[in-house]
Amino acid sequence: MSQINEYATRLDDAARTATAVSQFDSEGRLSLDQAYEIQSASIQRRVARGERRVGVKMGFTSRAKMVQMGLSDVIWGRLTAGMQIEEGTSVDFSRFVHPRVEPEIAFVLKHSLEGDVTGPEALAAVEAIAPALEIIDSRYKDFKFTLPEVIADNASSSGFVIGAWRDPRTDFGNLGLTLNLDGRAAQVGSTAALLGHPLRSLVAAARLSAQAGEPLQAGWIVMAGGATPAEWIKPGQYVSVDMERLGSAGFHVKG
Ligand code: OOG
Ligand code: MG
Repeated sequence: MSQINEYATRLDDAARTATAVSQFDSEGRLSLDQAYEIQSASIQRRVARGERRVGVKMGFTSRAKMVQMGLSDVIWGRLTAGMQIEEGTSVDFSRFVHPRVEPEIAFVLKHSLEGDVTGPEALAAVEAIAPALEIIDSRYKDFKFTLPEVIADNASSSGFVIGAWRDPRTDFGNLGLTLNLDGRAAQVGSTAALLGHPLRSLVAAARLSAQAGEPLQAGWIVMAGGATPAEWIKPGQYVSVDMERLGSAGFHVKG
């Protein structure tokens, strides 16, 4: 087995069995391209098990997240249908290693969107927007990683929850939001934290996925990135995001 496939299998097994694995690139030998190859190979294993590809997630698009994780490059990961958790339902804690949650805004596209596009071009491809939550669950011990390691691990992507879809003609450049744990605000922020405007995250998604030969498709979801630092989640909690004008989205964590 090639080294790329070996790492992809290790990370996919870790995700599947909710077991942490050791970091494997502390010396910094992996290039970013190799890291994305590992990510792609690990997602191919999910697709081979019947999971459908449904979009893209962006990472480190806010300063809050860069500071929390100590990394500063925008990264991206691949979303599959198996990662989506229906809004308002319960998710089993045992599915995760050491999950965290963060408030995001999600886009769903009505047209494909490829390469270097402008903000208005990106907006014209958006069918709807929604308040969303991402569950990140690094497969590495202690939730610690280098940039290539987190890319290889599909940018810690583990689950996502999307609230009701809204008209994208709403001005969503600076919407106040809270991340709530059992109804108490644990983080307060704004959609403006995402590269100044969440549309810039969609522009970056269009460029990066086209570069990888997998351009954004009509019907795909794009998660724009955490607007605040992530919070640990625990069994028994109800986790939600409240977003000005767009409403809320939440889920229960079953113990
Ligand atoms: C990496 C994933 C980052 C975001 O929204 O910035 C991310 C991590 O923090 O584990 O999903
Ligand atoms: Mg995220």
